[in-house]
Amino acid sequence: MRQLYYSWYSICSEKVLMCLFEKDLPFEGCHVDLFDFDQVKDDYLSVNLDGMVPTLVDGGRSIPESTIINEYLEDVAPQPSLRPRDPLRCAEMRGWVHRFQDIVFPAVGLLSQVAFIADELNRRWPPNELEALIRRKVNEERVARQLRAVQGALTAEEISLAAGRIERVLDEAERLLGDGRDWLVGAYSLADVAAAPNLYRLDIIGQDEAVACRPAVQAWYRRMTTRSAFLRTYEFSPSVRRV
Ligand SMILES: N[C@@H](CCC(=O)N[C@@H](CS)C(=O)NCC(=O)O)C(=O)O
Repeated sequence: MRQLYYSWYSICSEKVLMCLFEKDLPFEGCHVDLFDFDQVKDDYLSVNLDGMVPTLVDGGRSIPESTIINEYLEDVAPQPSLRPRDPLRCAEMRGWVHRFQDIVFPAVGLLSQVAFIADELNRRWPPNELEALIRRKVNEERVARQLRAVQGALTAEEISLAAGRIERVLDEAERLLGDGRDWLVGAYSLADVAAAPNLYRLDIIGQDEAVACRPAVQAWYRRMTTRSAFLRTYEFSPSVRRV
């Protein structure tokens, strides 16, 4: 049985859960509580050297990185297909996965720090202990960002830059979806799977105006939320609603 190490308020984990549910693949979920810093405990670092979720373990071997995991799942379980066969469409799909993973996700992550993550960490830990735990993270940039977040030191300028990056990608999606297609690259694909958890998070943290003011993106998101894989993802992993 495959194991998925995930956290229930992690966009990247939700992306993989959605793919597993689309393909109806059985798996065992292993929860990694990021507020308790499970990700930097030795047990988990032996599964994922970077101390990040998600990680899929298949046949005893670890596969990190949500985009790589979803491509792997597509390779081992090609039906239903979430990757266009046409090479050009497939390149377009990967382009959208990249935009949502490398531009939108870090920006939504920063807005999430401001909206609830920093407050929850400060509620759970005394300042000195919290700082020591944050410093255990493997990635130095994440250490610096989270230290500033819990100290309330993220600037209005970087918050506005993050919002601008999200808007830019959503503008591009609005143009594309405005031609009447249902999904980002025509047929439903890994691009839609990569996008959806970011929009769900924007909704939860009260930034839904970015979607509401773009009718084609909003209609796409509504279609997305009626899919059984979407519903199963948030039943399995209730995201920030329980924080
Ligand atoms: N590129 C990675 C990013 C994974 C990532 O950023 N995971 C976050 C949760 S969504 C995490 O593990 N954060 C823990 C930390 O920063 O210590 C992927 O796509 O899987």
